Amino acid sequence: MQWRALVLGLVLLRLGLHGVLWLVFGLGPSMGFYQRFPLSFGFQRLRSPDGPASPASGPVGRPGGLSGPSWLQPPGTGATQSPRKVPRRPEPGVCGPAHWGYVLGGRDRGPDEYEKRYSGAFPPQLRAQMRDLARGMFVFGYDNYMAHAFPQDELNPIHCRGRGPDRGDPSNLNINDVLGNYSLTLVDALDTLAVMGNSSEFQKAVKLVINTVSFDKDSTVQVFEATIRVLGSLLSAHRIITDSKQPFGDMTIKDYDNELLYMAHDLAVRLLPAFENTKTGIPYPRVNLKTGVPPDTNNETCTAGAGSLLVEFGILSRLLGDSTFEWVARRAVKALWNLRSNDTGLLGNVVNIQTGHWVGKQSGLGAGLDSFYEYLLKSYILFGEKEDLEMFNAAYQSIQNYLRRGREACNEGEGDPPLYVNVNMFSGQLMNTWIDSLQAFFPGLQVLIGDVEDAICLHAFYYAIWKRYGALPERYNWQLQAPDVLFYPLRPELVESTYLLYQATKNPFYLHVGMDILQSLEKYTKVKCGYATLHHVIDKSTEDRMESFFLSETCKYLYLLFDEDNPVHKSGTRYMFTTEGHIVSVDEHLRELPWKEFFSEEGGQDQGGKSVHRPKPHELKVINSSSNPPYEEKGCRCLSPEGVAQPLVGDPSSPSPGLEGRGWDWAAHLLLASQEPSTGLSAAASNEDPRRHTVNALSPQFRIFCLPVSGSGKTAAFGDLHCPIPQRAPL
Ligand code: DMJ
Repeated sequence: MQWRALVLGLVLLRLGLHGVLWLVFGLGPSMGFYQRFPLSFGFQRLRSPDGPASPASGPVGRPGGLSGPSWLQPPGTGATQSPRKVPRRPEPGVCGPAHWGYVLGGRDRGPDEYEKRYSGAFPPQLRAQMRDLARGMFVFGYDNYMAHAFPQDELNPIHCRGRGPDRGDPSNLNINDVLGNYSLTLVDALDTLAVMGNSSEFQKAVKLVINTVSFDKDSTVQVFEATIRVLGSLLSAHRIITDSKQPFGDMTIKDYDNELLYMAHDLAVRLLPAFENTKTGIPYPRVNLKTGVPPDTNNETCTAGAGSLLVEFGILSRLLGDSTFEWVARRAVKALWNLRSNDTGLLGNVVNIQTGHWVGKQSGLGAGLDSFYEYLLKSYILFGEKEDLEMFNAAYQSIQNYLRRGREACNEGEGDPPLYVNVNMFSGQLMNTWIDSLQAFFPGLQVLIGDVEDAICLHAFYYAIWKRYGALPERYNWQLQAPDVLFYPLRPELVESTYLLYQATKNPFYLHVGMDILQSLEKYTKVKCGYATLHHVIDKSTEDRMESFFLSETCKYLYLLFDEDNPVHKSGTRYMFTTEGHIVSVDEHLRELPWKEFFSEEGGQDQGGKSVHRPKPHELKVINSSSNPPYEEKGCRCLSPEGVAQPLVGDPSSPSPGLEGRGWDWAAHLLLASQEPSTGLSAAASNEDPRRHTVNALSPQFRIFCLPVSGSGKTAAFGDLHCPIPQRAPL
């Protein structure tokens, strides 16, 4: 049976690729092919790149256009509108190239008509030329940033100046959410330097980051942006430096002492206040890096912002052996997940973190939700926690049921080609007729789960828009066939999907797409000192801003698309990309829970031989911003299950209060119970148990927990509160 499925898969794939080539590129096959596939996929009807954007003159839903009537109708209302079943795919856990090989197969086939036809479609010299063009693009942007902007956050590429937070206008969130006065572009670009094999510049950049970047800044930033752009990059670079195999060349740093990991920890601890005093566990969207959550802060957050922190926080937790970060990020994901609609299984795009009410009921794949879905799957790929995959699978099914419009198969059958629209999360009713450019990441995610056929189709839709404008407008109205929002800030999503589809299919079509993207970036966005945001995709006017993701993502994916032999593809290590394009090796080590021994199922025995229940990670209820080292200077507060900080009660006057008859972790509990931690520390350190001695040394072997109170005595005052304290990184 398996060979039949494989053959069927191959046939479908081949036909799909034929269709895409024909539709988008005009490279297509003969009429015979077309007759077998009566497509009404109307890309050829798009206006030329230079044509004016005017609303469609014809009635909505004329046959063959991009405004097919079926997209306006809810799924299940017509012959071709039944909700699509998610295609069968390999067993969970099979991701990466091996998976793609399974899905696509056929690489070892002899040349057939198709291969003969396109084998010369992208000669090796052209590929090398494009790779060098992509590298040159990165170098031009990076060098100019270093020359004109560093140590500021971003480069203004038109006026050759630096840009930092907009202190004059705190409400300028477009800038202030992202720019934290921490040399953002340099930090974000670190692993691209490594991927391009530039070891001298990578080493120089890492040292600069270690020596000059500080997070002790009076900057109010978005937790999400700081996490994906800064925390993620620091962790990625740390892993590159400490990788014993050094696949990218010598990226080691002399006398490196985990500085980037410590910096990541420092930043993450500064983000932790966002997770305190939230009744749902969903974090506040913004924190001030010095002072915590601003008093006048907003209680509303977008789903992606609050629910896409798990990859970075999870990596940090697992590298440090400290469950705190993963725990808070996971709690946020689950809180959001539990708020999904009972009827549709969909989530909205904006939620109130105190009430749990959906403020934005729009459910789509773009802004506000994109990386939420992405991180359900990527967390599973990295950490192997089944619940993440289960959530992803359920979400994917809801997406297919309610967001996907058009015919069931990408390349066959009647009706309009598939499209993912924005609907009301509770009713599944269409909310508007636009899609945004962020959604162009979705085909890449579909590649990861093996839904390649659908990925090909959706990618082709976005590419058709790119072909028309030489960029992707921020929003495109598929009914009017015109942009709704006209700017293009050098976003990576289309090239990210192009790259992943190329890896999956090895079809030269995607190299052509990449070349097209490269050439239009060169033509329309290159300015005196870098690459500029397109203000208007039709008149091609520019804005003086080069976002940091241009170097961390757009250039990286373009380079990797053409660099067939890159260690990312050939080193034998499997890499995953974070939502900011940072590479992380998929490593068994990250599937281990270093804190497991403290929370084993069995529990342990106390000093008197009585059994002691040790809580499991999910029983932890607390995090605390005051866990920033040195810990002894700060108290630890426990949070109630509702997230409300509780006063700690204890008796610091006793040298070893309540220790008798209890395990060492109870001592730690009492240690934290002290309102004056130094008293507690000395009390604990005075005990014979060596694990307690290590408290003062902040050793990785010792962890401090405020454990659940099930015993008697003074500790009963804690109720069921828990309080972990992050430790320093393993030395
Ligand atoms: C990047 O910061 C990330 O890719 C994020 O997930 C979405 N937005 C930008 C790029 O468009």
